[in-house]
Amino acid sequence: MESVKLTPREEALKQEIVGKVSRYFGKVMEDATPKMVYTACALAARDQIMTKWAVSHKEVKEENSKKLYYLSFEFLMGRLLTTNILNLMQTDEYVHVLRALGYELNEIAELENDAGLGNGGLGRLAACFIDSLTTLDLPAYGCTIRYEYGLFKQKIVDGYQIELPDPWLENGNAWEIPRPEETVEVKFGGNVYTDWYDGRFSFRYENSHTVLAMPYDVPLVGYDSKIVNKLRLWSAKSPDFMNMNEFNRGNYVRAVEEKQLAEVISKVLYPEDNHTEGKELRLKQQYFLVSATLQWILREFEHRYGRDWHLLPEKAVIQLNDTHPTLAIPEMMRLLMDEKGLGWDEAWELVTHLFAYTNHTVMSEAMEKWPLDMFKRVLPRVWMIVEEMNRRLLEYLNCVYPNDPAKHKYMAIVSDNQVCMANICLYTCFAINGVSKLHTHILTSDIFADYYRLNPGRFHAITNGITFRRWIMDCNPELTELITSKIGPGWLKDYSLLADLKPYAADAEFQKKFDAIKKKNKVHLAEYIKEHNGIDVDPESIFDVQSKRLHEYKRQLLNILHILAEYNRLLEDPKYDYVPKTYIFAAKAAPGYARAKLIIKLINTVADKINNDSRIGGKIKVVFIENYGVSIAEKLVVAADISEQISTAGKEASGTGNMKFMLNGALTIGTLDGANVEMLEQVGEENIFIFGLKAEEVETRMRYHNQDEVKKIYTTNHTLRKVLDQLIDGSLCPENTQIFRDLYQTLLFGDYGYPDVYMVLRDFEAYCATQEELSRLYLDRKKWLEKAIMNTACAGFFSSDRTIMEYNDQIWHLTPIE
Ligand code: 26W
Repeated sequence: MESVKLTPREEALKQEIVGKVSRYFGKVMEDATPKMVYTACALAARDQIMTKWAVSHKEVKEENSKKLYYLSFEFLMGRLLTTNILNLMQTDEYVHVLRALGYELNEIAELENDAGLGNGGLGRLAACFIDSLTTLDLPAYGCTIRYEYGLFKQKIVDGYQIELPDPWLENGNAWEIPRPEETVEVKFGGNVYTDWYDGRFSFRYENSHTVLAMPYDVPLVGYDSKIVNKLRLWSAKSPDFMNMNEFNRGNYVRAVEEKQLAEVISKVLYPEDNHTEGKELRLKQQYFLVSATLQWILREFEHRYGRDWHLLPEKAVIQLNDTHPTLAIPEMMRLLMDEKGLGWDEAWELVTHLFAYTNHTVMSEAMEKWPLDMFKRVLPRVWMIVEEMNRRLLEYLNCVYPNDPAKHKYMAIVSDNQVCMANICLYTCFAINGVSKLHTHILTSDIFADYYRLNPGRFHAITNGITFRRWIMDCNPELTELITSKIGPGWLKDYSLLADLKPYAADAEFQKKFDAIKKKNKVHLAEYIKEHNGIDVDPESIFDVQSKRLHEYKRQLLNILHILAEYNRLLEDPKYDYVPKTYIFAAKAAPGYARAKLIIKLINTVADKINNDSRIGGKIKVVFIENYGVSIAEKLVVAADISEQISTAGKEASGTGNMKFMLNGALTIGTLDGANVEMLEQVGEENIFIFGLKAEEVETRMRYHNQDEVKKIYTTNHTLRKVLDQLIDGSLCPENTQIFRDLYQTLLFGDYGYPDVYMVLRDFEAYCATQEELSRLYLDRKKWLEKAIMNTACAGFFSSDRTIMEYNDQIWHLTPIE
């Protein structure tokens, strides 16, 4: 251990940590494992948060403030230690104390398991939002399921994705506090009987199954904030230790089985994003979370305001993160009517002022629809309510859109023997929002146009954002310090001040420092790649990164086909003056999405071929980093020179990875899609590299499926033709020449006769040209750095603090706690 001079506060913290190690693990520091030291640090930070919490709780209570409940099936929090101590403004203290104890904070922090309770963008957005809400002192609760297994862990074996479970709670979770006393019951299935009793209907359940919902709370601090908010995670428990009837009959396995069946509800996060299958367990998860959360909300309300139910929309607002928690709407009706004794109209009045809905995708495969028979069987009482809502909706539609059965069917809650969750939201919510300007435009002019026309005032465009605490301060402390040294610390609390950096973009001295930090981050990433992939990459080469879920619309395929084309050219043209590049991919594919998994295999196959071909002298390297998640994203965004945001225009609702790369000074190559459109507005067209078809152009091509165009491209673009042919001529995988035929086939002929649905072939030429332009630019260091710095300087708008302020002004109307 170093003998480091500590301040009295640091000395106290040190004693705190040493004390935790001794009390929790019965060890002296010399015998403690690094993991124990991690836990001790987390517990010490948690204690500080708890002390703050007690005060905050009292104040929130005294002010009787309105509260936000952010209902989401995903909260992709990542690790909490370093962001928590950063938000407590104690990073330096922890660094010093740990150093005095012989540890590095960064190394200790790496021992925490990622809380991977989400698939991608939607889940990470929820995590950024809760950070900004807290930082802005707005009282809010995040509500989700305490999945025992988060998103699967990805391994790459022989180029293929293999999924492994993610038992993230295995070694305990230092941040959560169990609240068994707040357990509630959730009922499934059985029969519902209606009785007329005491002048009104009452509902009796027979043969239903009860599952207990027990909450765990994770307290959350904001950056230099006064209040503490919390993330409430619900865990499913069986009401019985085991079924004693079965047990007494000697049926031991049956006796524990029932318990298992109840607890399976919170076992695992569904790994599909942008795709739904009517799985019964998923429906149960949905009802479980919303019913438990609403019972808690009403209990808290009643506790404070008694049975003045008309006050409810003044005291609470519930944000539905996509349609996944939509059952909250009929469930709130049920609770208000069946349990609190309100009539339909009174309950409806409240419900239509309580819920707001965010849409996160226009992909039709992602639209949630439940088979009617399953819905009725699992949720018999909720079904009665949904059926009545649908009846009233159709009555209304008959008035506003008379004689238009096709429209009625499209807008109905129940049609084709399915319950359409989006239509419940569109009918009921007082606010509906898209997540970027373009996305909202597509919602209001296309997929939700019929609802929009009826009441345009409900629709909002609120562009996504990211929390700067995690996505620059925590993951890129040196850049944070450099910026602060020039423009002062104000930007850390007021994102608009980041624009003060613009004058430094062309400053040679600043450029040099900016460049040095990027280089250092690239060296770190190169070390990580060496350790995990065994590949040597050159930090002097351009680092071009595409990290996000694997989906056809995100077009990792376009990227890899272009790489193959560059490789071909290098082999064919010895004089090709190629700027060395390292292409980095990181992506998980949904386990059931065969084509996405095949694209992963293709990337790895091309990588092997290129990385091992000595003829090109290591000028191109291709790396697939396995198990992409929040912690890997933190390493990638700081080290990228180029950020790939190349989705088919009109398909990516917003994207948020694009913002993280921009903030850390990468140049974007992208389509006019999602928030890229607004990045262009912020940074100016000379600082972003836009190519390809626009959303309307894609739309017309989708509508008319122009096969001749695809044929023509194939016959005239020889570069493209060659790479397509390589997919099936055995040059990539001689031992299995047909392995990539499916990709070849869909691009050229399509699944149902519609080729190239995602416009990979149509955008190929423009993409290649833009890549070439970027490579040339990289050689002009001054120009490149100027653009990179401008990207950082213009990223202020993408702070989730701005996003949350917009939600609050337009939708929530919460008052910050004084
Ligand atoms: C039920 C299966 C399922 C699961 C997740 C369907 C759909 C989803 C999400 C809507 C997918 C998602 O994460 N969407 C992303 O949301 C981000 C935050 O708004 C956007 O930035 C991304 O563009 C969008 O793809």
